Amino acid sequence: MTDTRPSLDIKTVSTTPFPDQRPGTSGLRKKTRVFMQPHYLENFVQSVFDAIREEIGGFTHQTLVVGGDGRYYNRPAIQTILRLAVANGFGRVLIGRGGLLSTPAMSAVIRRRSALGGLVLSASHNPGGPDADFGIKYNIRNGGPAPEGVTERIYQRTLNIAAYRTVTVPDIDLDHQGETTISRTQVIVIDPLADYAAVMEDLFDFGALRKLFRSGFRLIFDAMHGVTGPYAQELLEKRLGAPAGTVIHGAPLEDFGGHHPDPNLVHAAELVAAMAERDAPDLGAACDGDGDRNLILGRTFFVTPGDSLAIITEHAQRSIPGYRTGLAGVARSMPTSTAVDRVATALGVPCYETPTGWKFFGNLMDAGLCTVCGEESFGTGSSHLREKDGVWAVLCWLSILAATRTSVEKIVQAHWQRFGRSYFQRYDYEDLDVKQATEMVAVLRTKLTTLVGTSLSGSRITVADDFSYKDPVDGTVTERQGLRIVLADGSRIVCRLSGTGTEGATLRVYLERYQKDAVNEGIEQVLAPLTHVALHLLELRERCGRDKPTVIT
Ligand code: VG1
Ligand code: CO
Repeated sequence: MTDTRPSLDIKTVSTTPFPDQRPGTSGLRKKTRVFMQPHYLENFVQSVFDAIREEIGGFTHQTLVVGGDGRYYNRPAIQTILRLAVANGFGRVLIGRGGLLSTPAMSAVIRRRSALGGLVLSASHNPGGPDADFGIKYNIRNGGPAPEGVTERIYQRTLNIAAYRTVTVPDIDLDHQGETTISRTQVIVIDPLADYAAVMEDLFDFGALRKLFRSGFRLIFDAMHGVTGPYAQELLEKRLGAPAGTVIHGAPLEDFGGHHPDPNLVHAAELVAAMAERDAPDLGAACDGDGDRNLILGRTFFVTPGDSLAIITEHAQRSIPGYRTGLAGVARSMPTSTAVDRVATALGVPCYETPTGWKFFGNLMDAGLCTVCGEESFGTGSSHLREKDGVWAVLCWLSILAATRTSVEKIVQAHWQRFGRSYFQRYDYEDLDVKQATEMVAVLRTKLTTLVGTSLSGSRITVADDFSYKDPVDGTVTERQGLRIVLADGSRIVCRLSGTGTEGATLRVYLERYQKDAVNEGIEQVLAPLTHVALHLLELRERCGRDKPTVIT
């Protein structure tokens, strides 16, 4: 690709606002057909540009990165965004080859190439296709998701937009690396793997991991037909010498093979079955559609995300060169289990508790206050980037296994022996009536104040509130981030409505009970009293007509 196209006519297209473009927990997510309506994507992208232009003036010397998880509508959306970026005068646009960039790779590219920001096209772990889901998220200069102040400004713009700017130009070739100039914009199709792989080589001891695989260690990595297939093949099979076939479902597909690319015990059923065999591999792992979530399995053994976060924190300094000098601190979202808190105390570092969503970790990491962070929703990451990072988590576990030469289960058991165990589960009730669900949460909110001091399943309630967070770096206050009931024995019930759904409302109920010594009991049994109380307090059946959760994770 060497052609230099002449300067083009930029046109201004009149449009009217869509009232529903407020970004949620992680960008704007809608049904694909909503995004395919005329002007819908254009309005949102122009609003992003207008909102950030306010801050920096023009885009002439700025770089924008664009890429997605390969789902249906990824490619046409990239062509549309490119036209808008050209018309809005960006100096440079970087696009992942094939239109692909995992969410963590987007973060790596923005940071390493000093870009102004990036647009990630993904609805993460939600299914893809014309009748499924699509999404778009703006990441800022630090490589992380735009904070609430920025997304709110974007939303305000979407409510007032009257026109967007675009150019008429044929589609560019996304499948070959190379460079072209459109009008005054340099457009470069980049290798989507290079920056990310370089970050991983910096952090991990690839020699030690190669040795692990040479010793006969077996891994099965399920890319779930999402974006991580090519990343895992490059890193695990090519650079680390894992046998061919280690990566399964490695080809990114527009419909993820008809499945939910959601790495949990329900949707990664094939991997779970493989890990239950008598001669199962040593480690099983899976990532979601856009590569920021991870599932970790030992032989017939599931590592909860909260335990995984705590164990990575516990072993990082000893097992991973990138953390040799120790951790500055750790952070977890409020509903995430408190397992990591106990490790932080043992390490003598602070532990921050944030609202749900990766955007809240950005300031902490930029200020050097925390190194490792995570969420109960299968997300773990560190300050190497500003996104949660699925393949990184797998490399962390490989490093811990290489250093300890023991099994996944023994590592978790040793952790429980030392720190005790946080029994943790999340119940999701999907597709509830929005009005009923909102009212149900509102009613529980009003009951909270009367609960403090009363007793519940054998313990006393010490805190009952709607979580509110004051960012320790910039002082921003974020309210109404989830109802929580905390008991004197450390147990917790947390309820909140999802901010990523595309249909109806989803209620999430998070249950946690800590036991110092009894660490090998049945989880359902340990949590049953809390589950019972949670559903009773919510009046779930009475208000929403629901008894059974859609998924338990
Ligand atoms: C969910 C998870 C949250 C995660 C978010 C984005 O949000 O609970 O922890 O950060 O998804 O993850 P919500 O509002 O639906 O509970 V991803 O992998 O979808 O970018
Ligand atoms: Co994701």
